Amino acid sequence: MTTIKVNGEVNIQPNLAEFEFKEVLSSDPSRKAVFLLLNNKTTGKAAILVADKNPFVEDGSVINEWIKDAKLRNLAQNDIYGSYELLMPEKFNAVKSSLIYPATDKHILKYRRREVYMIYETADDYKSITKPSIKESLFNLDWVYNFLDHKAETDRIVFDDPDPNIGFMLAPDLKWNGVDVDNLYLQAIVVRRDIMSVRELTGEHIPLLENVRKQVRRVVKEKYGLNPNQIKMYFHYQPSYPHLHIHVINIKYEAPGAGMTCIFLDEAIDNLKIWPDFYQRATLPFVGKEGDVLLNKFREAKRLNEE
Ligand code: G7M
Repeated sequence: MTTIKVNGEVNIQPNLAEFEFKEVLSSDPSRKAVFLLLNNKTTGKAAILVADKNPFVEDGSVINEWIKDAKLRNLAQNDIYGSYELLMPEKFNAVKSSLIYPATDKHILKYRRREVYMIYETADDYKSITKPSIKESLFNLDWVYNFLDHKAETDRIVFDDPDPNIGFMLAPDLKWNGVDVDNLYLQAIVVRRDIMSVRELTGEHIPLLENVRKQVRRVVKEKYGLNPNQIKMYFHYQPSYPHLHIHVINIKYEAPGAGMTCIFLDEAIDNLKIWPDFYQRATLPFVGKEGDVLLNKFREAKRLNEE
């Protein structure tokens, strides 16, 4: 590992040669993504490498740039039909990736391919099963607080509204390189630290949600040229991190995790306007994975509809 300083922050720059392959946790051929479990040869600690190929950029000037240096390796030729391997110049060949190191057992479980089940969480289930086990079932919030406290990703902040009640910070999701608008993926992370998820929203939070909607639409238009009808904004339920955040993505892009239950920001605002206590009363479905702490708790409480 090399220690580097980015914007005055100390960062650890991992060197992949220090790791060895342990296991393919899962893969997604249609997304050209693979999730690998690695082992650090010195420390023996686990790491997860997510390697996820970027979609092709549709900008003609970018295409012209790679076309002039790309090479075609011939595989077969028949009449006018040629089959090739296209060797892109190195600059255009980067594979977007993230590395979680050291990875906990919970991270490893999250990326491992597993059976999935629909769970229908009533308001009572939330109080008696989900809420008491949130610390155990979800991930810690260190990265969220680092971000809100300007201790990490400071150079990636796209917008910052510090208002303690309706403020939020906007930055590229870990999965986005921050450049290719075709797969734009941002996170709006609210400043308030007392709302764990959409389940805890009430009519009191409408100004916060409306502020996020209004400012994100404006910033995304100004900075990335996308109109409000070209993006979608939603919450995951259950989220992985118990701090309210809103996914902002280009609708053209099929974001990973799309199989999860999503609640649109517009829908949440509407629901809260009609019934301020909607999310305190509604049944919220979500997808649970075999081995999840929460799924096990629902199973123990016989709330899995397994019979
Ligand atoms: O499922 P949930 O709604 O909790 O999604 C959390 C999102 O946060 C995912 O899309 C992650 O890719 C993103 N994310 C997770 N981490 C640890 C980070 C991070 O450190 N920085 C940024 N920018 N996004 C993250």
